[in-house]
Amino acid sequence: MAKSNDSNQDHAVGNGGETHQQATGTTDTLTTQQGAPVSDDQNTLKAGPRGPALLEDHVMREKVFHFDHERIPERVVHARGFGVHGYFENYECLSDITKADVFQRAGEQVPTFVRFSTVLGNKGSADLPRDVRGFAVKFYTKEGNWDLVGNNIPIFFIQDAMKFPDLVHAAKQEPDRGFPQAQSAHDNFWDFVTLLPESMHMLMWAMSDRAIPRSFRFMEGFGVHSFRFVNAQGQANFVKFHWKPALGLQSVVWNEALKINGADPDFHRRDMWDAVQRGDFPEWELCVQVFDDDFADQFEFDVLDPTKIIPEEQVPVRPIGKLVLNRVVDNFFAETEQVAFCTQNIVPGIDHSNDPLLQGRNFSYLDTQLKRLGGPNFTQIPVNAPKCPFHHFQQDGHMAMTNPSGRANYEPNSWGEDGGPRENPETGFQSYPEPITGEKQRVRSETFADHYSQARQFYISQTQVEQEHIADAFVFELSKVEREDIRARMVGHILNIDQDLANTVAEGLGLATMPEPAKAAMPTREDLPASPKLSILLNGPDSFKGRKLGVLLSEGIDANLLTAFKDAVKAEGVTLAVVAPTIGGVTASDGTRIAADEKIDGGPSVLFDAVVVMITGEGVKKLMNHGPARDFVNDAFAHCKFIGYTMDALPLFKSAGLENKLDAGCVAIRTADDATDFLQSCKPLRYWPRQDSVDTV
Ligand code: HDE
Repeated sequence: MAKSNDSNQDHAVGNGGETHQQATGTTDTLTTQQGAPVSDDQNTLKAGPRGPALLEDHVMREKVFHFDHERIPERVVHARGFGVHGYFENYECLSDITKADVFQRAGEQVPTFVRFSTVLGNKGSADLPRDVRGFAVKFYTKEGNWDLVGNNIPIFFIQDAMKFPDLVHAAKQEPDRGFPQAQSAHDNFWDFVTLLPESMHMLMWAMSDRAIPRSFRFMEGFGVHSFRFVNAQGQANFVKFHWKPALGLQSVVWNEALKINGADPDFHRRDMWDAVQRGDFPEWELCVQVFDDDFADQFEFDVLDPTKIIPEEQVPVRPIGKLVLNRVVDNFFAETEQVAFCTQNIVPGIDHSNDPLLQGRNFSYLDTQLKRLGGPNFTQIPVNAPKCPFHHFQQDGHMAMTNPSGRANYEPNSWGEDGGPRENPETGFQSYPEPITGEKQRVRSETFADHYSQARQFYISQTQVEQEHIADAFVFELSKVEREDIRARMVGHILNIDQDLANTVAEGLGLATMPEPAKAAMPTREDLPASPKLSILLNGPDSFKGRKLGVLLSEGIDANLLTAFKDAVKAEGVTLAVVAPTIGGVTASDGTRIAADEKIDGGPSVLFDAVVVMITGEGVKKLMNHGPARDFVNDAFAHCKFIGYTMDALPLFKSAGLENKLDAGCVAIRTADDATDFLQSCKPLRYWPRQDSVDTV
């Protein structure tokens, strides 16, 4: 073989000119799975150089066989996900309400693994469809794994597990055509939900900006169901779990989401990856709403109904610990793909409630994991295995790797000390002995029958900007529905929620006549007060921390100005991305070379929370007629972003048609001192007063 070299490694060149990188003193020798060394990883065994391949080639056969089996069934729902390691730190001893070991000692940490996901899209879909996000947390506690398998919306579409397959069938791609992918904007979804009035509250959330989060880091999480906390004395309360992001809530606007999906389909996972890698560890507080059976009995709705919330104004949330995500996975498949969350993974001190959706989930997840991971031993995969000691007599099955040793594999037995583990009535899991009586029947409780009151409460709790987004979302989604009767049916439901919203949606759809209101099992209550905690904008962070500034540069820009921005973002905990006409970057006024993070058409403004257009008189001549540069400013403006600009950049705004539109959200940058002021002005995250003058959101 001839010898050659490239920038990476010396390599040999084979007969056909192919590259052979060969093991040296420091590299390992490639082997088969059996550990046998491999001499040539480029060529199959053949009869002569042009001859037929030989069946005997165990090396090639093993390699390709393994490749052929690389995929496992993707999750039916939540297929697209992103997992991160971290820890949960408990704030204080909660022994008065729960004996769960994880909540006993102040300051104690347990490892966690969190998987965020979209629900509808297949594994290869984009990160920003309008969709619910999964927020599943595995706590590796000292008394076993506790999985809190929640979402970023505190309620759900259905009240009974029986309807889950129908919901998912209706929402995912239609079965005859296999599309649309990763979106609810199609006939089957809206046909189904308009026949399911219990979904109305959830639809309001799904049409709100909650369904297009800016990042996993900026969204809340919820356990959704009511669970039980049980203390050592056996006393139980109900509990609802909430995750509150340290960086506050933020969403994108819909037009931006559509464009982000094209510009960076991995927008959310990349954001999470980057944040963890740069040491800017995402954090949430775990908060609980704890309430007793008396409260449950007098609350307006049934606390077992998963389509209802308990407003925070009624039962305040109490922070009990924090979650910090500080380590990306070593291998996506091994961890993110193989992690197996199960709602039935609970620990002493936490118990289920009779919520019929939760009860159904407790059956479902085990089935799913068996199917996905191929056998009952998925608990032995490192990401699923408890990190506390475990002892049992379960054995064998596919891929058994931790079979118990010794002679006794049953109990009771007479092997004494060598007889293996035994049950423990003191520390073992005890179900809360809730008295249960009732006739066996297939029926929905009439306490679940109010379908509209909380949908209305959610709507009236939103700011005007958010209400407009909800109306726009209904119009967008229903405009993709081919059947007019389905569109009208939805407007009939909205009439039971809010007359003005129904009018706006009907007008947006161009409905010829207003339908009758949908028949309601119970009239909508109009006395429920607004709950400001339900609004994203009323609960904003008032800080630009954790956000990303995109700076569009041209050749010859003022080096001091850029340095001022770099210093300012550092002080604020913001990241800065340089966007330039070429990926090679630009040369600043003082001759320094500034590398670009993105070429302009690969770094559109939708990828940033605010932008600065820092270009020179020379630079603007080239950029003012450049489509991607015009889109950069046009989109930033239409998406209500804060825009900083140098005076020389104005011709670009003019050519983008924005000359006379620049408002208080557009800030002229004249000196280096303006950098810090600009970042301060970005604190509200968006300049919403502009929304009425742009129609692309
Ligand atoms: Fe799930 N759900 N679900 N779900 N769910 C799954 O389990 C199911 C429900 C949620 O990142 C599946 O491992 C049924 C509510 C999350 O790996 C499956 C019902 C909530 C994840 C399943 C529900 C969720 C799943 C698919 C109605 C919010 C992703 C793959 C009775 C509280 C976990 C898998 C991850 C995943 C079934 C309803 C959240 C099929 C039958 C309500 C976050 O088992």
